[in-house]
Amino acid sequence: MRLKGEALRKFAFFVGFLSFLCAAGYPIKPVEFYRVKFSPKSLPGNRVQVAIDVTIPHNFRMAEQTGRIANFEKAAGLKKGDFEGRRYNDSDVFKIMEGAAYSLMIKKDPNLEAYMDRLISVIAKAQAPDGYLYTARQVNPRKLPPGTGPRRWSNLFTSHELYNVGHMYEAAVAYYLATGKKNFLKIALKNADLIYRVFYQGRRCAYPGHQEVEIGLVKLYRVTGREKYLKLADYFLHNRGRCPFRAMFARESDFRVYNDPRYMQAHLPVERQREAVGHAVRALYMYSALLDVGTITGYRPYIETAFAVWKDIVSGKIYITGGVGSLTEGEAFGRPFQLPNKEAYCETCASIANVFFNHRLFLLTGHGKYLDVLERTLYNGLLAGISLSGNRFFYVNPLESDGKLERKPWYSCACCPTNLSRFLPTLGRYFYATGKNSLYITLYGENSAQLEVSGKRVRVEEKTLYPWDGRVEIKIFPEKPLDFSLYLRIPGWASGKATPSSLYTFANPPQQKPTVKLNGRKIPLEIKKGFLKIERKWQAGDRIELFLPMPVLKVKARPEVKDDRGKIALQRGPVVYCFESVDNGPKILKRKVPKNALFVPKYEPDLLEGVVVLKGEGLTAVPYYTWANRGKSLMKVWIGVKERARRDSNPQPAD
Ligand code: FUB
Ligand code: ZN
Repeated sequence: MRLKGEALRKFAFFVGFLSFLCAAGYPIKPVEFYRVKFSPKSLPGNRVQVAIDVTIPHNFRMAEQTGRIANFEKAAGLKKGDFEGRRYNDSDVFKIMEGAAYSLMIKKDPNLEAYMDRLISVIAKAQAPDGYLYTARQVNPRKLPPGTGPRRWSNLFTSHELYNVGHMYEAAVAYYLATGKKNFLKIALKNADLIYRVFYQGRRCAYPGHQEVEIGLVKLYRVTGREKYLKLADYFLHNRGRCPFRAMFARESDFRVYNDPRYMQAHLPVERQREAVGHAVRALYMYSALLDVGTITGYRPYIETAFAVWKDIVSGKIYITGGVGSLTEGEAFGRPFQLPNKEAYCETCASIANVFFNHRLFLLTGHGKYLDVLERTLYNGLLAGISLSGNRFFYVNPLESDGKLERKPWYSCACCPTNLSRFLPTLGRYFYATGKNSLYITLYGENSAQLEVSGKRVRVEEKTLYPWDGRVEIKIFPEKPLDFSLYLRIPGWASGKATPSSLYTFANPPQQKPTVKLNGRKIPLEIKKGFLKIERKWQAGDRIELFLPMPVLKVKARPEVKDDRGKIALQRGPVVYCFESVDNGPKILKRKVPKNALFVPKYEPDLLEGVVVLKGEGLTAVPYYTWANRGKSLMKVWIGVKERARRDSNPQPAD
């Protein structure tokens, strides 16, 4: 019997619900981030700490100063005045709250918890009796901010009514998991029940203009086990590209101006989409949701779409920094190879969403190529979005600058600062994962982690200076000797592959191969799907020594990338470098290097909180993510190569 269309979806749902009861979903599960304690000196450890100590309190302060919190107080009748700011400002508050909940999972903080509870009680008062929550309408329905429809959900194209609550669901689930309290979750469920009644039960042919609610609904489903939230997420995905686009607009005049369904990935039913198009954050949230719903329900067409758009992105729509969404217009993906450097948009939120997407692809497939994209995005395009101090942010992340750009403490559209404050505390989630009788070590960074493999406790101790040094020592401490497979990630860059496509290649691939020792004895390096599998009965104190040679790699782009022609970029380990005028003088944008230019790494403990810089040809390159931390500076990632090589140059050393 072959099931088609609706029947296939219904069947998939039935199986999906059964599989939920058997705790299925992604076959590989991430280890909870709070189980991974980074050394405070390590790069990930430093970023987590800064997020907790600086970014989250800073963002709450900014939300107070800009009226975002007052909007809830006004909607609750606790304060007088008009709605302030943009229609999606509620989402900023929810994202900061989500980050705060994660920070409570890492470190108890009674003051922060009390602050959260007070805020939650205001949100509860702001919520309409039927569950509706959208302060942009509730503060004064006769004075609506631009983009808001005259009636509830009447202008979904741009109202963000569903986007905002998606962020609330995520925050509420996080707070429930952090504290066991249901105060926030109750608000979220009351709202989700209303949306379910209106859209799913009401068979309203519509979907959110900005995807996000789908991810939030899946989280509500996971935490409550209530199938209706999963059904609603699936319903929204299903409607996109099927319901008339006109229904997304309250006004005919807006429809005529903005009639471009590709902007919000509504040009085709999602199952038929094969190219990454339109607004990058919307797209990547949707691809992530397709994987969530597709893996839980087993509905394969959603997963096929996710694979196809991933291939499209890595083949021609991603920067060497991992940044995506190259166009300012529409904050959107461009055509294949349309990757301008100075005009690159690369919104910080798009990098965060790209990490979400690639992480899910790894959890589904166990393939390291997704972690290669994740790692490149994390250490470059994403971390560039936040200052080393933790309270200044970039919204866009170009690969070249004429010196006018500077990180700002806040933006009127504050999606990026608030996304960072909910993302960074969870960094530990990307370092380990477990599967059936297996442990995956997915990223490296000095830490100590308490995990469970096959229901048994295992402690892992990792010593390393990664990403500055390629030596990693890992000790395994199972409570009792335990049989399992340990999958050790061998990054693509260490095997000479710049990207899992031909978009970028290394002009000088590493000469030396990675090595792995187990209890002092070298073991053969058989890499499958980006991992070395070590199967044994693990004993307390078993020691793995991984050595990933870290030569300075010269990256070339495919010739179709116009802006990178005749240029190279420098990469060492997962870190991409750039040249700033603060180190190299005001003529840096014009400088070129000989083809066989030699750059050598040098650790600078007092520069930019301790980084490896690259020196050569009278130039200094610093990690891209650290740029613009010493005032305004001209900057470029790609440097021109002089046609003729210098005659007297030395060959590049292996490391
Ligand atoms: O629209 C909400 C957020 O603001 C989007 O995710 C960002 O791209 C920015 O447009
Ligand atoms: Zn953003």
